[in-house]
Amino acid sequence: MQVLSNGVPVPTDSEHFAPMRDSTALLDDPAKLREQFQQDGYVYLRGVLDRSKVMALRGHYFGMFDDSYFKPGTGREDGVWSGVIPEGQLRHGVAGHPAHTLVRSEYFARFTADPALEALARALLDHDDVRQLPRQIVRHFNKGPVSSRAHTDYDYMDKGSASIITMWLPVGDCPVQSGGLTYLEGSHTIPKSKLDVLKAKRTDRPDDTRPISHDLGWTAQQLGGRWLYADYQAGDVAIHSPHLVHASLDTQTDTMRMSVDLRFLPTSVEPDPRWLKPWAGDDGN
Ligand SMILES: O=C(O)CCC(=O)C(=O)O
Repeated sequence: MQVLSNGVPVPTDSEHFAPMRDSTALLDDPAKLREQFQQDGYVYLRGVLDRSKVMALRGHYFGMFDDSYFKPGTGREDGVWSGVIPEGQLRHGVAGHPAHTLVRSEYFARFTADPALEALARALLDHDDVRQLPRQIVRHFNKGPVSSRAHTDYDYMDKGSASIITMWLPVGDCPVQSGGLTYLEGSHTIPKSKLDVLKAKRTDRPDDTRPISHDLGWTAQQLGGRWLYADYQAGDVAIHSPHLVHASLDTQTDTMRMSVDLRFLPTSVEPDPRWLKPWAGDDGN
């Protein structure tokens, strides 16, 4: 099966596509973990969260949808699409949609307050006092040519401090074909001016100045580096710098991709005010 992003094939030979470095062995060594993060612009950590809690979140979320959305005979934790979008299902994340409800729930607040995440944020930011931004995003994709375009997070939060990290959590197992996050190797050191000149050249969103491109092969050709992937399992966490170019891959399996992205920063720095309100799919940010 081809790897796609927004319907465009991503080159997968070893010169263009490679596994992320697995830094799980550094979990007990905050200084080394931070060093790895600074060197690569990301760390990928396996089994940080309790798998059963992550799967329970998946079941809880998919439990809020109509039965007809799921393949008959499968469980809600499986999140297997029937191929049907139920009549009246709202656009992802708008008021009344399950993702909008979930991010405002006590259940989700307990999940995102997992001490293991905060401990990682303290280690990577090298600060004792850290906070999580209230704009916590729940993403979910059924099969189709739709993914997040190549971008850096700082282009979406540039009214606040760049001392910020993003944690990406697959909510369920997420092999490459189910459409996880992919990082452009070494791209956290590329000057912003070099990214900005690419923006209007090859984009399916000409009116949006934030994404670099929907074409990951072209993006890597312009910037260098391989797209890095992982065979994510529930409980894993990928953490990246706000300057690392990243994107996601199309979901090509019946099993739907669900993920959460969270941001942490030291309490002493100024956050972007747009990230101080709960996320909504139509909040424009
Ligand atoms: O999950 C995605 O499709 C994109 C997530 C993302 O860009 C992020 O976590 O920074």
